Amino acid sequence: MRIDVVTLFPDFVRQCAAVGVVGRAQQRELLQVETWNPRDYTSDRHRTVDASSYGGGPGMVMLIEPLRAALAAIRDAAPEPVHVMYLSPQGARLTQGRVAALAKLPRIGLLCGRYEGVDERLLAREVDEEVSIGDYVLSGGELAAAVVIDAVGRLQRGALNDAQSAEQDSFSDGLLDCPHYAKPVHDALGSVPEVLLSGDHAAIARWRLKQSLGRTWLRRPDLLSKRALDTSSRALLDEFRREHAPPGQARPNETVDD
Ligand code: 6GU
Repeated sequence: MRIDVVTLFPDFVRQCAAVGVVGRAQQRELLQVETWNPRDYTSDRHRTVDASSYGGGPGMVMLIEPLRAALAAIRDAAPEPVHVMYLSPQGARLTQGRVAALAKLPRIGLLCGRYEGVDERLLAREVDEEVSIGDYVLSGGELAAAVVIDAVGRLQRGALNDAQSAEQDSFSDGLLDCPHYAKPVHDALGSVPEVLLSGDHAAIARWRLKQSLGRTWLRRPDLLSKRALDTSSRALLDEFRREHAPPGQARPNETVDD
């Protein structure tokens, strides 16, 4: 797939996209990342990209014209339609489900704002979707664009090797990941759980799912309430809860709905 980024900091975005799994995906031509600087689409001597906000107040607003011209150049650069996203704290929160859908598109465009934001008329006419990466404020959309590029880029077929396969990811099934261990088996910090050394693959899979369910219940109960648990998962979570209940509080027929 191809990702085109409109940004006043093209070097930063390119460097972010050049490392690790995503950098390798670009080398393998599974992913193409291009940057477009709105300053290159200005016509005045000062290459102006922003102006003060009508109505007053502090902060500058990014002008329509350089952004409109940069987006037009992006649309002209290849024949496939471009799904244009504006990265801002006002957007809908990005989720792994949304990332998986975006990863299937042939092209996305990422518009990075700086200053107080972008003229609303440009957003209304040229942007398909406004996305936030979390409830905090960044000083510009570039870090969020790097997040989108990484999350979407690593899902391109062939970007991950088997050991990294996306099916193993935390969130790919709506649960947090289980704990992981490597050598040594015994360490001053503790020992590796016995079951992981047993060679019993069914027992290991069961333990891992139980840990995933338990961690999600402990750390992100909001994720569990969105997800209907089947009977065996519910039994595993009950088992985890009994094992983690304070002594004397465990009850034999406890379930998630109690
Ligand atoms: Cl996408 N942009 C900015 N500037 N701040 C953010 C964000 C995006 N998501 C969370 N905070």
